[in-house]
Amino acid sequence: MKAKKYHALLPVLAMAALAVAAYLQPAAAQKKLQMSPGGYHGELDFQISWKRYYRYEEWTRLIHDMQKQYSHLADIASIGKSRMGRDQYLLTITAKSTGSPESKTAMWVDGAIHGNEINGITCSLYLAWYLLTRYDYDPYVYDLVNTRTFYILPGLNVDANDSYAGFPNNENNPREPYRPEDNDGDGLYDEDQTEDVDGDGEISMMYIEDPEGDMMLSPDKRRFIRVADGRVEGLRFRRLGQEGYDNDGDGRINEDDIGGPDPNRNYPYGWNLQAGWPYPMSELETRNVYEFQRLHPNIFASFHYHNTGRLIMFSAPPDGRSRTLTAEQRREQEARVASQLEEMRKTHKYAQLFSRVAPPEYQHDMDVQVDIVTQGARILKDYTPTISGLSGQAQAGSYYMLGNYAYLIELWGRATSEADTNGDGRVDDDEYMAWIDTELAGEGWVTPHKFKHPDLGEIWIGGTSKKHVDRTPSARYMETEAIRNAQFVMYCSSQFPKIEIEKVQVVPAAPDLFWVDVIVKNDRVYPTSSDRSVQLGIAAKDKLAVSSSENVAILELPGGTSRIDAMNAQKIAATVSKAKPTEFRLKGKDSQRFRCLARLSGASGWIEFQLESRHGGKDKKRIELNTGGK
Ligand SMILES: [Ca+2]
Ligand SMILES: [Ca+2]
Ligand SMILES: [Ca+2]
Ligand SMILES: [Ca+2]
Ligand SMILES: [Zn+2]
Repeated sequence: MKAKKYHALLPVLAMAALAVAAYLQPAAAQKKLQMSPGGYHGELDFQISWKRYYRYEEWTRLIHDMQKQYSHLADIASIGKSRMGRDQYLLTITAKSTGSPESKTAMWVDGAIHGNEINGITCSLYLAWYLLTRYDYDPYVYDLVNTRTFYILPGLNVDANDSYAGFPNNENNPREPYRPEDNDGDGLYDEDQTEDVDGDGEISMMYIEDPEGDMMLSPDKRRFIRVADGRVEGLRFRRLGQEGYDNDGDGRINEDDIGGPDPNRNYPYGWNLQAGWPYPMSELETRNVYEFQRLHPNIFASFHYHNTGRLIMFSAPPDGRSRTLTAEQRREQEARVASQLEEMRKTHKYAQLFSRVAPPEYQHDMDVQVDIVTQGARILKDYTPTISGLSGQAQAGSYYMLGNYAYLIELWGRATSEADTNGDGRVDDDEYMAWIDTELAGEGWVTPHKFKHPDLGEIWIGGTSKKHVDRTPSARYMETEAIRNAQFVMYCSSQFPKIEIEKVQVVPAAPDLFWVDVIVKNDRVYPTSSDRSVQLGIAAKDKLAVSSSENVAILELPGGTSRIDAMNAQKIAATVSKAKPTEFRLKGKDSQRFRCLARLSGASGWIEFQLESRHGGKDKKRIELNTGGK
């Protein structure tokens, strides 16, 4: 399939595309509704094995085949090319029968900005597959795909991703985009990279026997450990480093590997030269993403997948007390929060509380994020929510520059709860080895063995875990990780704002005069715009307009408010007038009351209220007015 390229649209065009969400009815009712959690949900309608990792050629073919099969729900476009010329393919998922992608509030998901963290590709692909295959079967998915847009970029750092998936690498490499860098300053670029010396498909560690060496084999001969007691007899080793050769003959091994700046320090917010060089958005891979996001203001929240550590890192408002609290007061505050949290956890295992004090204008964002990550901890089970950093990261840019709620998920991680057999809260080397043996039946470890190195002679290689054990999960754990993460993304999108006219109340004030109250609400966790987007001046106001039959006049009320409780001067409602829509902002789990005074001539007439919100959708309600009462 030919890829469509997004050109840099003029901002004015992007604004024009930002039609207010108004959902059409889907073309067809749900065809194969499955009511039993034990029943078939379309898993075999498009088969993918979730028990392995995919090369770039493979997963891009999968998404193109999936798009063909579900063309009524999905499109694919390249948002640009990587340094090595690979397309960065973006899946756009939404039911076309209910409106265009730009007309719906959207979730952005990207995977594997760090080249080695390709579990993010799995989790992004899984989300796409789950939404598409279950659309006809699952009412929850059906509603989400009808009313929201999902922009899913499975692989962000496609060049490094493909190397990690397809070639021997250690678990930390390659991490960055392929900008050439002369690490050793010899005028040559990337001239001495790691190699799989013994050809076992893994990059492990090299050691050489040396009577003066400070390393020895562990009693089980599976690890190299530091010599603690010089009296213990046995072989001594010196560590040489990762597997490789001295490719340029300068006497050093692996001194100039591939990879430029950290891509997740390359975004504009909080950028610094040292980590994000040479300048913000210098890398094609990050720039293409940010440009797309900037030109799609229908994006409301974003997920960025990383490995590893089982963390939900969320974008939080700035710390409002940093200038007012002393270090001592800060410690006291943190201790207070810790004990309060301990108390909360007695009744709610997943309760979350953070010591950050948001400035008042950001308090709602803080509350919303705590709500969201509390549910996230529950969905993801053994993940820890934590406030994300600000130094040039994608999630910092998403929140601070675009006003979107943003989450960095550190997928997977050592299963402390499983491996910590003595219950001291950490996993020591013996526990870790026992975990590998039990879970992976010996598959996860490179046992130390002798090998004849062409330059160094007889050396030893091994004593490390294999690539897909710690950083990225072994195949057998991939689907559990993916389904929980898909559920968290879906939960967040289910909590995108949804505004409704809850009710309209009419109170006769005189034979031909009526007080008409409108109560509007948003019953979801997220507000119709974030505090941050309000501060940035880019939030769109929610609007309530009124129209009426010719014989109903909406009277102008002075002051823009009206008392709604004769006994309480504090209880007032904003008024609605025909002159222009009343503007306001609905927060999460919020409702507001508006009022107008209507005069009816004749026996009956009508009033209609129209509610609209950029991210919260549309609603309208019409009521009849009759003389002599209702
Ligand atoms: Ca060099
Ligand atoms: Ca280099
Ligand atoms: Ca090897
Ligand atoms: Ca060298
Ligand atoms: Zn990462």
